[in-house]
Amino acid sequence: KDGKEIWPRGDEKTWKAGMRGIPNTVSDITNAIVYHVQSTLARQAYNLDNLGAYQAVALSVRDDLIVKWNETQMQYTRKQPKRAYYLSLEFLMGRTLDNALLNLGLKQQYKAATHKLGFNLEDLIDAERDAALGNGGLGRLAACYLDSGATMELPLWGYGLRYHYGLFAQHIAPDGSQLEAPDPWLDTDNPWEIPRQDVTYDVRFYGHAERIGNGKAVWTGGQEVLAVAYDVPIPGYSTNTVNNLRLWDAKPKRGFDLNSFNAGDYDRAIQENSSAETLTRVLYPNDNHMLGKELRLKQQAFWCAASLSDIIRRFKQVEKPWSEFPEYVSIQLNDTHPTIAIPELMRMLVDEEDVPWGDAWAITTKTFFYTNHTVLPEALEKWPVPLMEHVLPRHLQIIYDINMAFLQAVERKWPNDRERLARMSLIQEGEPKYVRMAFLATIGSAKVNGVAELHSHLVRETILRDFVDFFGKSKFANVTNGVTPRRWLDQCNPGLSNLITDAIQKPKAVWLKDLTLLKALEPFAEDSVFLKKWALIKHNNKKHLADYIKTHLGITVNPQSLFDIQIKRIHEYKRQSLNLLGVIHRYLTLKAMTSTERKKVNPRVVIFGGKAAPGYFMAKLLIRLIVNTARTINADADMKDILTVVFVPDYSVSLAEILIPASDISQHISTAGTEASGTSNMKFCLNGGLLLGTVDGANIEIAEEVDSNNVFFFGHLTDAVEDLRHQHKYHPIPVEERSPALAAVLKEIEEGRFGDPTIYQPFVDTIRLSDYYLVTDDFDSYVEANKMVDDAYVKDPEEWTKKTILTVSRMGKFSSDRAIMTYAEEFWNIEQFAIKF
Ligand code: B1H
Repeated sequence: KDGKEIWPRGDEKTWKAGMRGIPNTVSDITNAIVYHVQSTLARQAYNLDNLGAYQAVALSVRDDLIVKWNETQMQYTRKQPKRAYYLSLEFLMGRTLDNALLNLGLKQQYKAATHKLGFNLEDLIDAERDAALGNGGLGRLAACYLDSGATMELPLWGYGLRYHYGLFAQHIAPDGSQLEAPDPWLDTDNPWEIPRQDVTYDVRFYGHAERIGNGKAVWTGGQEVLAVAYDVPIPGYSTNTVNNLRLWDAKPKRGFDLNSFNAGDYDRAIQENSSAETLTRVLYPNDNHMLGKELRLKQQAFWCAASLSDIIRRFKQVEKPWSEFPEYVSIQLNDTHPTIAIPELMRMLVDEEDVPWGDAWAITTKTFFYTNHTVLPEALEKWPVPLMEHVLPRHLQIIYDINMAFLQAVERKWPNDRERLARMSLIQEGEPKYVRMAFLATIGSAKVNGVAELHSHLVRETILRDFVDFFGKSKFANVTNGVTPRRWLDQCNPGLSNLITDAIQKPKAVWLKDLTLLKALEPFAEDSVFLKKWALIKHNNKKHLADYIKTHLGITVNPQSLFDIQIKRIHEYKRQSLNLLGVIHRYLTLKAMTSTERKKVNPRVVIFGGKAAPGYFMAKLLIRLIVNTARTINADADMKDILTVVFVPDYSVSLAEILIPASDISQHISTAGTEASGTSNMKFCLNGGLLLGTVDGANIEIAEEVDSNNVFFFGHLTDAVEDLRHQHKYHPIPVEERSPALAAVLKEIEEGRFGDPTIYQPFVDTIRLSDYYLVTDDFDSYVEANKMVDDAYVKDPEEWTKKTILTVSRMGKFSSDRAIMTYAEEFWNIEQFAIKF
């Protein structure tokens, strides 16, 4: 208290002498690795395979991370800067070793150390399995934001769930359809987490909530589950900061019920056990689709309750009044999945901390910030009132109370507007009633944002329009997504990253933290020697991918071809269908040519990758059609070296790191207005690939930055979509009239060219009969755009390379560093906090 630091126990010198530092010599590192082989893994040089060596190396790197992690957390605790928390049900981290080595600046040393021990570091990096705790873009964005938060030295923590099974592994059955297998990623030890058996909280479900006046209630009975913390260190790039991602695991609160056990009722005694443990068993495998399952609601409530308990415990350390809570804490809600945190914070403040309701609401609405990631109706979360009443009776009461006060305010602003009240109510009337989570997130947050300009505009104009009228425009913002250039350029494409460093003559530690410095590349687009080096790197990346495809799929692809890639979740709105129908059209066109004509054609390799939600019939059917179309085309001798189609199974973060650097063109072809942002579009451009896309999501801003000359756009605009859908519904015109080219393609499928047509009839029918995603409307312009791509690539390869250089040089805006700093400055009001060593 008098400012003097007193060593807490024992002899300070002895403590300090025993403490580990960050290694700086190769022998420090080899010693650490050998120690872990011998002591931690209980193995020897004689019986060490790549997996064992990977584990020992990872444990050694983990030690390095923990030194900085401890220091970072200690300095935060001492100085108590305001902190921000990113609540996300998904963190799609991928692999950690390579990223950790690059961020710590230890890759060269570890390369030398592993070499000395008889291993090749790249093989060890390859032995790690992905942490696939996410579905797609939303989860990967969370991972990029953590990287940027640590790199920008922000006091930012993530909170999520420690799923025992990540996103399912995808296999392709002999008939071409998707098979799902579990992903037991924790079966091999996970060196990247630190279990905190001492950091635990109780979480309640079910039971009874009894109102006791003053807005308060007592919630008792039901089931209690223990949340246990597992910490994942998040190192910043070239900085001392190592932030934390805290993942909650569920454990039964008591070992088991001894009474039942003694009475011989073994089953009942362990029932509660296993029911607790199912909570964090598995990630729900849906992307952009809501599934109203009780277990999912429990996952959300469990994670939010544990995270808030943890945040509140930390706040209590500063001994400040509750009114100052928002000066120490900001919480970002990654989509509506953590919205239950809003009534949960109200419950904790009102019921447990005796804060008056009005004060609690003022605190809550200053603390939360809500990011919307989709306007697709089927993805908007709504929970049945009876289910919520059963699982979370107290939360439902609070939601009703919030709704009452809110609707009274709406009524004061627009008296006697019953329709408006019904539209804006948190409760959707009907049988059953539903709680509208996006509305709750909106009224409970200080700011609401979309993830790209067009998307934020659509949020304001469509799903939240009434709320903009009520709260005013300033509450509704845009933060365009970004990606981390560490993983998505330096790590996945070291050749390009090194060439850029040489060219712009700035150290990586500088330009990888200020991506706008890429601008300095622009003049090199006119430098013919540079152009050759640049093109060679792309060629090598394509060779690397070709090797992967050959070894894993047995398909030969020629790296001289144009590599055309579409990798993302399989979804009707993303229109892999359009791509496939375009491929078939190309095939028919080529078949109609003479072999001499065909020889003049620019060869193309079309690569698809992506998982379909296990319950999404149409998406799975499409995979089957893609795979079987690929088989037909690849087996046709006329197509050899001219057109090859590849479906890469089990798409993942690690596969993306191989695919993205190898693309010449990538496809982002969603129906206009449906893809909120997209983030792989940014990754492809950053790696010198060009875009073929619709005027949607972040494609638009990319084109604004890189110049629309360098992007291949096609298709109807967002404004036209509603009318077109209306036409389809009320004035349908046969495909034969709308697009004869497409009709010819559909006919081939129906005639069985790619396998039993009855299987694919439901797919053909959706295109012919409803076509909600406007494939028929955009098909002809899509084919046109593809011709432009071919022409640009063949006619003037040098001009193509120039376009790719200009594109990369203008991608600075799309760093997640920019995005995270916008959140920090404009929403959270947190400051950069350097960790001193
Ligand atoms: C995005 C989701 C999503 N938007 C529900 N919405 C989910 C919705 O499990 N669920 O219930 C899971 C995911 N994911 C994506 O977010 C958008 O489609 C992309 O356009 C965007 O780039 C990404 C990150 O903002």
